[in-house]
Amino acid sequence: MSSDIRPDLQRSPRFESCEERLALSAQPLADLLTQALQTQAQGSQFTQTYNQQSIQAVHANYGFQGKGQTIAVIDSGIAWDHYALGGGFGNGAKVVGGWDFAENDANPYDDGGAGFHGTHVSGIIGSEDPNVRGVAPGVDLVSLRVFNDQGAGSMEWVEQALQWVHQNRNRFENPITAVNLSLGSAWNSSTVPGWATLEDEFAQLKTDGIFISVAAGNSFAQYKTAGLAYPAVSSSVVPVASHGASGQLSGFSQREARVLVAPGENIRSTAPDHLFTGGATGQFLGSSGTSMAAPYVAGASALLREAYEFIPDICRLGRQSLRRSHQRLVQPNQSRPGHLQRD
Ligand SMILES: [Ca+2]
Ligand SMILES: [Ca+2]
Ligand SMILES: [Ca+2]
Repeated sequence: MSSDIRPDLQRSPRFESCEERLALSAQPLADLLTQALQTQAQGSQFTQTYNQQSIQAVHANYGFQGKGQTIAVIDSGIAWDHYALGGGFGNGAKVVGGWDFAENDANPYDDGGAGFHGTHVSGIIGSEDPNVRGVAPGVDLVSLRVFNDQGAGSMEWVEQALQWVHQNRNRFENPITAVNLSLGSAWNSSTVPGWATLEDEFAQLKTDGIFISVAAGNSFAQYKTAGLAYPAVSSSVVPVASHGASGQLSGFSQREARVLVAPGENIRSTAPDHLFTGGATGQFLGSSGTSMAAPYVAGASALLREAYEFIPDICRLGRQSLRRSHQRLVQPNQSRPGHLQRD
């Protein structure tokens, strides 16, 4: 299976202008797309291989896949027709719903010339492909689109999207338990900027019990000192920095003492069809950034929540196991039941 990235996307000026524009509003898309192409050119998939081994080991050893939960991806939309993201939209699909705040319509598809980022993030959370598997392939997804076809975003749309999550958190078959924000505005501090507008929405979602994972920001090389972008710096969210294949912090990654650190270099994940020539569908691309690290943590939060919900079952199984042990003392030939174990 071969596929080529559209030639017009391979010209770097497109991404440079994208980066400048985003620095004024929300910074996420630029470096990621640029590095996606670099990764494609270099063919480096070392981090990806390492990640896949870890992810598949967790799924195989513990059986948790994030089932019963929905994660809201506030981003550039989701190309929900990708087979690894369920291939559909709405009730019964993997991408169960959402809203497009940029176009004010009910189809938050990751389209336009700039579409890519939200689809890639979503695959890191929940891709169902057996070889390029997301952290929580059992989760449902909600797509809340806050970047337009040109890749320009707005904090006002993000604010509306967070309010939407609160209002719709119990509307779907599985409740929204986490939000991923792989975006941010230029800022590097340990305190929230005076122009912050999302703090009341974050506080509400925290009260709702919803986990919020936010990319730490990609501008460490610019600031050269500890600090986080906004909204990563908010005390109501979990900021996520990026590391590379050997575990070192990525050179681009903003950081602070309280960050979680997740893989964020050369991460291979789902890509929209429009990026490819020749009618290629269901493709994957590598990309780098704290935007790739945050969804690892969002997905992991779904696995943890599933594990916590499993604890009552563990206690119950524990009691059964004790009873069985006692029975074995009485009936030494009784075989040990194996199908209940998850360790
Ligand atoms: Ca739309
Ligand atoms: Ca559009
Ligand atoms: Ca607000």
